[in-house]
Amino acid sequence: MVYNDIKFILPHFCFRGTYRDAVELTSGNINNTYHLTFRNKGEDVHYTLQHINKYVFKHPVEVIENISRVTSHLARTYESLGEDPERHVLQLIPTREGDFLHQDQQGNYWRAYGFITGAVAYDAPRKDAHIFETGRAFGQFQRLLSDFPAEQLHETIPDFHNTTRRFYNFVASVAADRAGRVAGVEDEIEFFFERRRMMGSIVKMLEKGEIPYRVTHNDTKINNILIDQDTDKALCVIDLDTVMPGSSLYDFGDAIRFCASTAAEDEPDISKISLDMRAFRLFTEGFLSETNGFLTEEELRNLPLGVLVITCELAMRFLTDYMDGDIYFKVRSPEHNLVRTRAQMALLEDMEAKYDDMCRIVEELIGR
Ligand code: GN1
Ligand code: MG
Repeated sequence: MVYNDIKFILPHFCFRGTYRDAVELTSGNINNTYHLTFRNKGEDVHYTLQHINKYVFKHPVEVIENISRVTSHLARTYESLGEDPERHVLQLIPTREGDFLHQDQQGNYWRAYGFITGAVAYDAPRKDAHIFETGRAFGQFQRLLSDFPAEQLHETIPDFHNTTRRFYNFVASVAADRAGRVAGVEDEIEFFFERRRMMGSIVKMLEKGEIPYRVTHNDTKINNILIDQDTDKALCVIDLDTVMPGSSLYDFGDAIRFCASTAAEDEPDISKISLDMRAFRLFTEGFLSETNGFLTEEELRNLPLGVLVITCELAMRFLTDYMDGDIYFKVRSPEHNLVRTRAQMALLEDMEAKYDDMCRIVEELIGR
């Protein structure tokens, strides 16, 4: 029963009205998320409550500090643009103790957000507008944070998109073989060794200073954008747990990986998985409508490389977790991480075949 998971938590937050109902949302792979309904003065008021995964986020206080700084900055910016921050920026709900985090008796951390009415997080695009708007929203997010002092941000997960380091961790997991699964995935392991250089290419460019570090989102799935259900316009970027200094290439690439694929991230039938070039173009148009002229030439030209690197990185992370015995991502079956790995490998192979086409589309669109 969902209520039993959260009943001791609810009184600690400044929710308005009386509790009505809670539904667990299952699309996230890390935190536990609940949609809450309260009744206040004859009206329903909605909130999101989250239990932060301590294994993944070792320092929840730092996560909340980042979110509170970034959302304050964004709220000020939207206000100065004459837009309503309450529709465009996540709003943390304070606890009765005046904090934004509640620690329960088991030592778990909880936080809550206000819910933007009429806004929907789609797990997959339903209309062309959703794809364009997702691109526009993630592009705008980067642009609006371009004057945010990056040194004020904690690195909530160190080396999160350091793909080179991720490869070393993967090699260590192969060697450790903690779950006794390595012998069954030799072909998959080989796949990542073959792509080792490609995976390290963005980290190299950052280290050499060829492209800049920026304040980036780092988890740009389409369901991290709230879309207005009446107008189909993007309203608000959510899931700010991994906002950290990073590369715009990863943000672009991860969004394409997720919203321009013809199938879900964990589709078991790999014959259904490919990169939809129409969706690629639509997303890129949206993204560039905010970032063309702001990102450097080198970044713009390398956006398609971001698509390859992040897809490979995620496939390798899923395989690493499979070999480690499913300790990081939530799984719904013992093979779930392997299914995810194979789906992302199939997607990557199709992206590699379409790499030149992606480059041509980007060149065409930035030249406009
Ligand atoms: C995790 O839980 P969710 O959906 O926000 C993961 C991302 C992955 C994603 C894959 C902190 O995000 O990096 O891309 O799963 N988040 C973390 O679906 O590791
Ligand atoms: Mg996330």
